[in-house]
Amino acid sequence: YSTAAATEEPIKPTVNIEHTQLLIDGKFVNAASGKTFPTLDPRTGEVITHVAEGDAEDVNRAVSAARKAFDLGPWPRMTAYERSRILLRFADLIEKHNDEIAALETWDNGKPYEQSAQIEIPMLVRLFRYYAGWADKIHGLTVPADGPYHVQTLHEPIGVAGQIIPWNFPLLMFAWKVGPALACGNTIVLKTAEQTPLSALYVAKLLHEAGVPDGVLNILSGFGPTAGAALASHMDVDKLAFTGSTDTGKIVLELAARSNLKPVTLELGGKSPFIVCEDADVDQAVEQAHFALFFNQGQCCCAGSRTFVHERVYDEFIEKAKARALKRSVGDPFKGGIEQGPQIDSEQFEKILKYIRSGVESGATLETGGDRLGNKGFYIKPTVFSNVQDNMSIAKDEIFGPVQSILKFRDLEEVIKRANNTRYGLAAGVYTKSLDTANILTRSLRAGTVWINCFDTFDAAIPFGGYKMSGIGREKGIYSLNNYLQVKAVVTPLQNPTW
Ligand code: TXE
Repeated sequence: YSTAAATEEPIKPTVNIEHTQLLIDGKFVNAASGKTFPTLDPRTGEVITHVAEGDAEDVNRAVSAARKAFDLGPWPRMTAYERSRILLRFADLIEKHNDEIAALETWDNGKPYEQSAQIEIPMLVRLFRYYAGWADKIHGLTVPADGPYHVQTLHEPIGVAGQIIPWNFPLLMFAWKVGPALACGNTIVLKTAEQTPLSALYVAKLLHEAGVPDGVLNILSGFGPTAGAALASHMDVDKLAFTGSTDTGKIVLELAARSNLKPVTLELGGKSPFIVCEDADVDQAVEQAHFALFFNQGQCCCAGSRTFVHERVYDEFIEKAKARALKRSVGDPFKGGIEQGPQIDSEQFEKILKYIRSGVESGATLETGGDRLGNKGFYIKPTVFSNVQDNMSIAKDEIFGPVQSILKFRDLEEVIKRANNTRYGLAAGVYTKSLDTANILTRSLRAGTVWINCFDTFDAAIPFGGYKMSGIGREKGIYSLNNYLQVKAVVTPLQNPTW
């Protein structure tokens, strides 16, 4: 691999950090406790800045602002067209500030700047334009009931939405949650991940510039067991949306149930299979399997983290997968041409290195990588294991890092069984030239997304979510709207039944 700049002085980002406080009721304010916590640069582990640390009391303040904005404010009452126009103006402002936002995202998260600036921030813009398009197209049905009744359904906003997001795609996770909630006329309290608080504060300010009323979107920086748990168990939060680990998903679901039974959508971990059939174009499959695993430093819930390769192409595949990993450019994410930056923090860094050690100890073949890169920050060498067996923990657990595990298979029936033999079911990738094989696999794989001869193709309109312990519900697309709507049936007797 090319180690471009991983060991040099970090490049100074060209963006000023303007907002580090909590955003409650349209104003930036300190935490009630006055506490702050540092957010770190993953390239060095050094402090970027300190941000206000929200906890239960701030959750109360934010929820009551959101409640007031929902119960009394103009947001759910204005015309849907007006809401749509505010979201469109918001998208325009994000587009205008694309490069500053991208720089903040990269600084706080460590992902390549080119990825932030050319893929993720444009996607953020696209998502808000997509949801702006939905705002004035949400409507109920006229229902043909038995008897002399006029029956209709009203699709109403659900109320105050609590949203908890992770650090791997801070702004895309923000958009997946905030977009549909706002389009449907809800108000929001969103807790960012403690590793990446900066970019959401920046864009939330732009949303206010675009004309959203105070209290509609409240942003809390803070930790899970304090701010996150208080939000999940709040009696005045009407709906909870969470993205993160499966273990934390179970906790918030329980908190929601024990408090006010707020409905919960969960987008959790995965161990997605990437299946390379014997008729696949091996070069393309190698490239896509590499992308499926290594994209975003391997920190993707849907990463293709079990690469199943047919025995006839297995040796060729290993050779080429190893060569591709060796070519990967790792280094300062602000440098041009970098494919891989540092992992998010020391906790994830140590977790990944532990899994690499366990892969070696359990007898998988370490083809390349296997160690940290440089001696500062959280860089890890692109790592490839072959001869991985299903019962090894590198084949069962979510590693969430740049570690590709390659497994051999013989026939379709076998690979379907093994691919489905996991507690997860978020996504799957299939490489084949045969339509029949593609159809068989598509219908047999228990996963929320199946990518055929591609991977990580995301679009605002494509629903995303998991089977089994990968989650509950779907985000993006038309399916996401239901998460933020109540259905009210309205029944009126008809005076003249003969009509
Ligand atoms: O996740 P957490 P972490 C997976 C991945 C990773 C592992 C741990 O395998 O290695 O999870 O990462 C908030 N009540 N994913 O520790 O804890 C927390 O503050 C309420 C997959 O970062 O789930 C943050 O905002 N909230 C994933 C959010 O939950 C709580 C993305 C996610 O943190 C809480 C990230 C609590 N008790 C990690 N505890 C994906 N699906 O994309 C924490 N939080």
